[in-house]
Amino acid sequence: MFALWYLTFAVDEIRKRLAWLFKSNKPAQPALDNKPATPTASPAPAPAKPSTSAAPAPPKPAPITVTPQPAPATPPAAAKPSVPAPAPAPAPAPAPTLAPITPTTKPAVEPKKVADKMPIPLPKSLTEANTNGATNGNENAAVAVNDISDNLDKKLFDAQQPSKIVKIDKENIKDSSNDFIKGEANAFVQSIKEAQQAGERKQDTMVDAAVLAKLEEGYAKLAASDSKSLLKKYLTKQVFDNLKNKVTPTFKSTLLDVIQSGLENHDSGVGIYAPDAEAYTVFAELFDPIIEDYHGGFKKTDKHPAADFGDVSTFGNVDPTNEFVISTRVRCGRSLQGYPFNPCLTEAQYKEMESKVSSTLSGLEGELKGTFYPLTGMEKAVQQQLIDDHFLFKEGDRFLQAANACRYWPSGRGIYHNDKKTFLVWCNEEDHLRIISMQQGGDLGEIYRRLVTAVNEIEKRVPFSHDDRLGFLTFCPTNLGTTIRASVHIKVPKLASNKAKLEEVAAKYNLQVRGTRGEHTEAEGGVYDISNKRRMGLTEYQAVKEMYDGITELIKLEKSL
Ligand code: ADP
Ligand code: DAR
Repeated sequence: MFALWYLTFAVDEIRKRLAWLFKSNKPAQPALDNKPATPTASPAPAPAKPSTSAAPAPPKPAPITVTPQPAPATPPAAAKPSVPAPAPAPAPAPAPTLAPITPTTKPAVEPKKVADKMPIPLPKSLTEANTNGATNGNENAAVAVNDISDNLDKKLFDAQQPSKIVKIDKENIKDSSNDFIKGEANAFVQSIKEAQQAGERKQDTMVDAAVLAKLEEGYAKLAASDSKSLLKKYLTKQVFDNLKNKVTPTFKSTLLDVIQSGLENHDSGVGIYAPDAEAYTVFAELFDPIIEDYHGGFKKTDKHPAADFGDVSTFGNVDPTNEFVISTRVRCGRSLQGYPFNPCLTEAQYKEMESKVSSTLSGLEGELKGTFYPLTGMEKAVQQQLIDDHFLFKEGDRFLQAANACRYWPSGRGIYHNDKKTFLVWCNEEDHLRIISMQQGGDLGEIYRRLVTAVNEIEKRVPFSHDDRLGFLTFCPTNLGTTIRASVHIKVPKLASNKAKLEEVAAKYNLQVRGTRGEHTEAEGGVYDISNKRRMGLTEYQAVKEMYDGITELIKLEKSL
């Protein structure tokens, strides 16, 4: 709407100027700003810079400078843009009739206020034609201006000097003006559209100075560090500069919200999290290469497959003689539709989600039947025992703390489990939900079947956040897609005597070796947490199968040593 109004106004302005050239040289009104105008064009406000990928910016308009002197006549000062009903098109070339515009909403970005000058890009043809301001009131002044520089302002200014004699070639101007109106009208609309788009982009780039300062400082420290994180590897200066002014449209999350954990913890393996689902799109220039690297080649053009748990009866026991595997666990993460991730959640939302999860799970039957235990009010001894037994999440994870994932702790956090503690659900630790099936020994088949039953039962009651390309959405990009981690707590003392060798063999089967308590922990008593590393670009069934096959091979190797 604004574009059309602007077009009408601009065309009207042109007409006035050109009409003035046709008629006589009445003394112009003194410029509204009454400031001595310089004879050369003052730079018009450049339209907001289009992004590099945008169409080339429209040619910078050569504004008409209005001079305030009383004697020489100058074109009427461009009135401040107001919201006039569009002027009727002039006779010679009826301009497209435009519906009156009454803007209902402010344009995306207020057009820059310019004092009494309407920057009107004039085609080269016009600025070179015999056109010019008239001079000292001579009705039939002729305009013959030689060596006209290609800037109409200078021509107008020069031509106002008494010494210049000029001749107006009316016919030529009429044709030129019609060409201009016809040809340039589209350019106007296009340039307004681009200005609006730039304005919209501008709306998406409202990052305050304090955030920018923290980003610059953190980036410089990370760049100077010996960090091995994927954040360091892929946050190049170019990517940093491209993203540092961006915010997500709904929650206004910034690049700092995405990378602050990795900026504060140079020993991160990955170093980034998504503060809300839109971050995966707005900051894709950083997320996509990290996702591709972590998930073994899931490119930004790849699409995660539809959920497929496969035939749950195909997995047996990875260690039927119970020589190596202490316990087996399969978990998946789920985000509740309609809620952002940790850094954007309010305390009220945490509590609301806890209440929803608790009431949803209270409807589960059979082996899934259990009780929800809020962390708020939980006896410390009970909490510590659950952590020690690997049922409950740890507290004080510095990576999650730095990612702003522990605000209002322990509000809204809790654990649901059945009596045997073989089925558990974590609420609002790293993800909204971690749905977990686990038990002593290596019977992956029974554990996987229980998990699939639970996920299907819960999904009947709670809609999960799912992206067509990324699969199930999670706070950390390492958990996207299937979100499945199938792990064993295992002792392989011969293989583990050489940790590097263990990791090399594990990597061959796309397995991840971690300490007993997961990420960034050490093995306790030689017990390692070994699990599938990939979660994207394959189905749930395939992810669990990678773990099943890999662990089977590791045990064979351990036996052979
Ligand atoms: P994340 O993937 O977010 O690091 P996990 O889903 O791996 O978190 O959960 C880590 C927790 O689960 C740790 O407390 C760890 O002790 C426990 N855990 C993981 N695998 C097993 C297993 N096979 N047996 C018992 N506990 C396990
Ligand atoms: N501390 C983060 C964790 C990465 C993956 N583990 C998760 N999401 N639990 C890191 O970058 O090391």
